[in-house]
Amino acid sequence: MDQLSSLIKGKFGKDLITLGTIDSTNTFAMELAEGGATHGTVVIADRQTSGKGRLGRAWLSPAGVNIYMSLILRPFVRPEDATLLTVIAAISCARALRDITRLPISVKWPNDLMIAERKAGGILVEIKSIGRKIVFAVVGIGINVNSDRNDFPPVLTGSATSLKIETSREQPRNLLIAGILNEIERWYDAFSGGKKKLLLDEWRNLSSTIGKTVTIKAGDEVLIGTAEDIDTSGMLLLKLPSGNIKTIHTGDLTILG
Ligand code: BT5
Repeated sequence: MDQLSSLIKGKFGKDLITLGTIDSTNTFAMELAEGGATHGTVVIADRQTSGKGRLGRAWLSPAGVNIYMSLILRPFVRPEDATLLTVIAAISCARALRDITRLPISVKWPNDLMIAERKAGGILVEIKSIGRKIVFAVVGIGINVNSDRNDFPPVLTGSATSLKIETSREQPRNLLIAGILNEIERWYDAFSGGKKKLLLDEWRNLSSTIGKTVTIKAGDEVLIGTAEDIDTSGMLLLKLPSGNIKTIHTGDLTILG
């Protein structure tokens, strides 16, 4: 990973831990952070045996071809703004992936990186807070870089894709990792410097969600409506058929049209 270190411009990823096989880079990074690892520390693995999605779901993490990465942040973020860390990660990944692959990557609320209707990556932010203070956050990023179509199990073939599948050529994993880290640092600094509006506008530019008719599944509740916007905390504003606006904190979103 020497080459990777030389591609990283800023502080994020200067402390870089690269692993072969691990259960989950997020779990590992949470433990490292508990032990005092510094802001900007990055953990990267070649393969995960228990890669995590949200709500206890699994993230398919075959060896050698993709990105499984977790970034430790010691953010000055109010708990109610924690969702903005997902927004920061999503726009940073989309920008870096667009720059390097030229693919039309979009972000689907709340945490998906999409190429048209298929998922090429996902983000899982985990937080340790004490009272009203976030002590640290771990931003987990999984991206299907060089997976082939037959690497996906049948249950994912209709919904998942990779950068290689979409461009018909191998994509440079280290360049992508460095590009993502450099972008996250840029956007995190903008956010810390009070430029929240810039962040939200960038999300709107990259979003495949805004203006669409969507369903949202959150627990047992299924809502249908129009995705109007995100608010200043990164929550989705859903316009219900009644005309009322409902603020959605989390859920699984499907775009109907
Ligand atoms: C996510 O969850 O999309 C968050 C994924 C975060 C993974 C990274 S890898 C590095 C770090 N360490 C971890 O342990 N996790 C993070 P969610 O929105 O809940 O989506 C999960 C769903 O996506 C699954 O239930 C599957 O349907 C689908 N899925 C699983 N693996 C996939 C893959 N490789 N590509 C596309 N879709 C996948």
